[in-house]
Amino acid sequence: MPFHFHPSMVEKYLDQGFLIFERIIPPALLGDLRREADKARDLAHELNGPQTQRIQPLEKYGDRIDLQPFQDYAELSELKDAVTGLLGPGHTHAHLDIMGLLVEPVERPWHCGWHRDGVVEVPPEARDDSVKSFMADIWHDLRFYNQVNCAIYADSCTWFVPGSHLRQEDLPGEAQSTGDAALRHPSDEISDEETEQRLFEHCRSMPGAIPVHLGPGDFMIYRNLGWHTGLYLPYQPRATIHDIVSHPDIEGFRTSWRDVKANAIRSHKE
Ligand SMILES: O=C(O)CCC(=O)C(=O)O
Ligand SMILES: [Fe+2]
Repeated sequence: MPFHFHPSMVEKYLDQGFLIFERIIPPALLGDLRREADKARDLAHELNGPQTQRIQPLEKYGDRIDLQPFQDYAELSELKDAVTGLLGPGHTHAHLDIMGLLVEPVERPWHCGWHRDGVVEVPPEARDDSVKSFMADIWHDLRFYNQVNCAIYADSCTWFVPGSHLRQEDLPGEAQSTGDAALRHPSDEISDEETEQRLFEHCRSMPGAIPVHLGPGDFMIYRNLGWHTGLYLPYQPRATIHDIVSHPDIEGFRTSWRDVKANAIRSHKE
């Protein structure tokens, strides 16, 4: 059955930190999206090299890909209604100036490392009280930090720790690994097979982590303050729309947050 929003989904989202609107993209639009996404995947590698795993924002590449299907996706009433049902009026699920595509690297497996977005740019040792209290003020405000992965092809790259979005404090075993070079730049001396097994092990080593499986045309929304990561394999084609659900009221936030982050990083270096 095509997607149908149910009010019980609100509680599920709040509780788990992620939710999937299954089959919300109609087949005809999915076909149109695939046609342009295939071009965008090739373009990503042509412009940024074989290990690139994203192309963003799509708007920048309007001379090479037809953006119409992505505009149709932005206008899709089923999606607008579902996001409004989930989070209330005013929320927007698609922004061509932000939207990218997550794509598979073509040579080696790639793991982006465990992280909580939002605080990810501030190294854990530099997160002072100003960072923590700034984040505490907005942590549970649902206008912030909703990320979207919408699968144009079936996608099992994302791992998530359900419930971890509910607490700002980390539990034992919850450690940011985005700085681990072995994940993003696997050594040429280690085979693809062994690298893949190690990367899967790293996913599984996070307490409570589960892989998220998206079918074609499934829309995943997640609190990206929760622990999550992505493991990308060259033999599994990926073209997943990556965007945020935003709200016009929070426009000024980015500037003040940028200042708090910059101050914390500066003080840590002094
Ligand atoms: O690849 C994914 O699904 C996760 C991407 C991600 O965590 C990020 O871009 O911050
Ligand atoms: Fe992330």
